[in-house]
Amino acid sequence: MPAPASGIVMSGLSPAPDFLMIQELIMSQPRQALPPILLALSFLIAPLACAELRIEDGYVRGLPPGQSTTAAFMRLVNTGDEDVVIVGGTTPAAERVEFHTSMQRDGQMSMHQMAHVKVPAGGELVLSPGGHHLMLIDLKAPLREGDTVKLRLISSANDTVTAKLPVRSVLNEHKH
Ligand SMILES: [Cu+2]
Repeated sequence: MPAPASGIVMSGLSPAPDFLMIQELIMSQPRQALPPILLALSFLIAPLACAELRIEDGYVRGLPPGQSTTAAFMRLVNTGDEDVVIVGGTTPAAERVEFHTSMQRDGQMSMHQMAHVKVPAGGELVLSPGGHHLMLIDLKAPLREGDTVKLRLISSANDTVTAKLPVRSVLNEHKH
C-alpha cells in the first residue's frame, strides 16, 4: 500500500462523516449547476406559462425597516403528471431570489441554499417557516404590511409561474 501523501494524518479522521455533513454536501454542490448568465438568458427565450404549477397561500414576511433580506412562503401545487423542478426566480422587489432550507444543528437553526427544488407530479411542495423557503435578497425598498410583491419562478423546462404575494408582517404571521 502506498504511503499517504506527506502531512495527511489518516488516524485523525473520524470513521465516517455524519448525516448532517453528507446532507450539507449534497445541498451545497448543485449551487454551481446553473451559472447566473444562463439563468438570466433563460428569461429572454420566450418563457411559457406553466399550466400545471400553481402558487397558493403565498406571502412575503414583512420585517422592521433596515432589513435587506426577507423570506417568502407558499405552497407549490403541481397538478401535472410530471415532476416540476424549479431552478430560480425573480421579483421586482429584490435583487436576487434564492431557495433555502432551514436545518437544526447543535441546537441552532441554520440555512443552506438549494440550487433547485422539486415539486412532485400530482403533489405539492410547502415552503414554510423552519423548512424550505424563498429568500428575497437585497430588497430594493422596505416591504410593509399591505404591499404586494410580484414573484416569478422558472422551471428547468423554462416554464414560468407567477404570483402576487401579499406582505404579512412577521408580527401577524401566525394569526390567520
Ligand atoms: Cu433562508
